[in-house]
Amino acid sequence: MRIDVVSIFPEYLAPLELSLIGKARQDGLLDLRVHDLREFTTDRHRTVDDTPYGGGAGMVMKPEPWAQALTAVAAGRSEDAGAPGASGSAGKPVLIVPSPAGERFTQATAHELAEEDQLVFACGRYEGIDERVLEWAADHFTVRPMSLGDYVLNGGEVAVLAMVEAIGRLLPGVVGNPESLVEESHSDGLLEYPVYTKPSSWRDRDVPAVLLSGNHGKIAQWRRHEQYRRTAERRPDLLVEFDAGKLPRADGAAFADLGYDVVDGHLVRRPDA
Ligand code: J9T
Repeated sequence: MRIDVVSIFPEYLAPLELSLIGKARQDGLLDLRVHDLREFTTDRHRTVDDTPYGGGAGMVMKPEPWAQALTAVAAGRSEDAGAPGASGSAGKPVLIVPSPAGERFTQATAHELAEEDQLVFACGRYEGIDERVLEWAADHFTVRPMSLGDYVLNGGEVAVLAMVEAIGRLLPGVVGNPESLVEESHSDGLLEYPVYTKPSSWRDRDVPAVLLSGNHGKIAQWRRHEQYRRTAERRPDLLVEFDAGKLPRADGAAFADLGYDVVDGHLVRRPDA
């Protein structure tokens, strides 16, 4: 996969040289290039922003440097890109614009984007990028404004670090043991169960006995129930979407204890619970 990141703070992306993603780049599994937006300006002051039409606080990123930068990175597609149409976006690179006003980036989005040949991340700063850049870019890219969640950052760079890590670790060969990708939080719509390691007793706290029992059926059941309990407590919003139709029959009782009934394959919170 080829990833291009355009930013006025290329140094912000330095952590992508470390750990699993850094190794994937060294191993040639990921061709990731960071570009300085100011390299695509033509004036003496390397200006990237200006005041907003219509007034208001802050500055808006000017369209010209963005068009130059995006044209350059779109033209520099990796030679080994798949045949046009092989990727999910019919051969066009995907332009991801981190923004609190974007669609929500989820594990499902990460899986979808991991199938693409080329991703381009456009890091906005200030009040954002002139909207016409996104309209123009739609001729050359599949444009996807993306939000990590309902909060505001100072710029797109930190969001790009998160998205590149979430996507990069799904690429073939990046995570040494692909088994570890299977049983993760969110992959089945539930939060992950709690984990423990040695010592079995620490500061008067014991590891749950079932985990030392060697009874793999019981352990699997305990872990599922912990996932239900945790999700109900911390992220009840996920249970609305959860496909209860595929629950082991006996697990309906675990949800009943948590205050949920299974109705037509969906979990419904009991009004009295
Ligand atoms: C400037 O970008 C942001 O503030 C941002 C990007 C992605 N997700 C967010 N929640 C915020």
